Amino acid sequence: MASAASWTSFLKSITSYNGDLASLTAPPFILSPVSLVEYSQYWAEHPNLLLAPNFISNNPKTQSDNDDDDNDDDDDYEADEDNIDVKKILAVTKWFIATLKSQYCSRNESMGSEKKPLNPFLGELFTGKWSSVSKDPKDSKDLGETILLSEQVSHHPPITAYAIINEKHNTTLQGYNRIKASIYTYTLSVKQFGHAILQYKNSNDSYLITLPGLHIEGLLAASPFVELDGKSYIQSSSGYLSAIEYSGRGYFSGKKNTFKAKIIKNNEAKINLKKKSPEKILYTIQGQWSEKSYISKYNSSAKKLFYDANLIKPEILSVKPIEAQHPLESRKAWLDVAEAIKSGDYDLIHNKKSKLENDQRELRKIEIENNTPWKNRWFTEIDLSGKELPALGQKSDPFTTLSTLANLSKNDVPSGTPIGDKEDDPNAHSKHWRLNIDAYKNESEITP
Ligand code: HCR
Repeated sequence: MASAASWTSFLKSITSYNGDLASLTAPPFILSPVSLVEYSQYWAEHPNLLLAPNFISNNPKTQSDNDDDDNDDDDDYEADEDNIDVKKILAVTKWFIATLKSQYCSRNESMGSEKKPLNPFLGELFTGKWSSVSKDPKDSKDLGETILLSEQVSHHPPITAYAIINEKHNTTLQGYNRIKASIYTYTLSVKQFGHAILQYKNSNDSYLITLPGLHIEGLLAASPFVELDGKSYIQSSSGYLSAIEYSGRGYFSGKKNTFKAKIIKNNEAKINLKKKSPEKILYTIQGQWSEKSYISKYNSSAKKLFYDANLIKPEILSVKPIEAQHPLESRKAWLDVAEAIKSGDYDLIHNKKSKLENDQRELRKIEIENNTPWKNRWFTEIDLSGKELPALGQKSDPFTTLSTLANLSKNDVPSGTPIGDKEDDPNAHSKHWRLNIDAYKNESEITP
């Protein structure tokens, strides 16, 4: 009864939503004891798929193909494909599709429904590592250690930056994320800002990954869940584009979490509003990102299994015990609040949260008084407007080239906005967050 009453008053409060998610007072049962800074880990819960393009070689039949030989039709499409760059964009698309279940369904699976995460404080950190042994029994490769660095680089607006680094295979995924939410008749609609850049430095391949829109359904029934919408893109430096379109229950197939991805060569791609000629699609992949999806080659009606999201369990990040963590590390900093949330005691949650928030306000006040602004630890903001400036430790930033190839705006507009689209605000800045390699290399205090 008490829960039903508090949900009703929560629903009433969202009708006067002011754009600040942190200001929504949700009932304890919908609060997650996990901070949003932790969500960056969802990018690499299948490290073998993230690293797979490193093992794709020019040979028509590679070792990685042979590893799968005794298997059903999973991965067979790779053996049919001679073009190494096409093989790689297919592998990156597979990794990306594999991230979606962790990113958008994992709270439903572990906590019964989508939850409101803790709103990270400025400078909050989250780090951990994935071991070198793949949980995929088919996969005997030595993956090396993959580490995660995640940092709250801004509190107003909330922005989380992250890097996932595998030194053995010279592979880095880095990105950042900010959301803008609006509410229409009990549906929370969320636009993501930011992007990720994936670099395989041994082969000099890079990929731009844009982030899909989403909305929260099930609010009236007090059982919220995420549905993805709109489009997202993966643009490779070799000139191939994976354009992914999402829909919820009903649109493509009547099934939840559906998507359709088209693999297109860039000069054939038309991500603009004035589509004049049809694109030449090399491959189409479609199905459910939380279940099975299938791939078919251009001009062929035969389809093969592309990815089965329930076949291989995600590899859970290994995080240091709380006693060994620094006070800025998320699980240590939020420990009291997380325990209060687990106890479901509203007053205790309120008291513990207020203590952390007041301490933060006090810190900001002192910084202003002493003119010593907060310094981010592992990430730096770069400005890509106008004349291109080299990013830290790099000759140029891959985002400029890759967004141009894909005809996407490089401004701070919803992720994956095409140039000239109504969302492409010409007055928006072009500042983006990047890993500060030196800060990472010189870090000795906070290690995964
Ligand atoms: C929208 C959301 C916070 C943001 C979460 C993001 C977009 C964060 C970056 C990750 O890479 C991907 C991601 C996944 C989450 O699904 C998404 C969250 C879903 C719900 C949450 C709202 C702020 C919670 C609203 C409160 C409701 C449940 C009552």
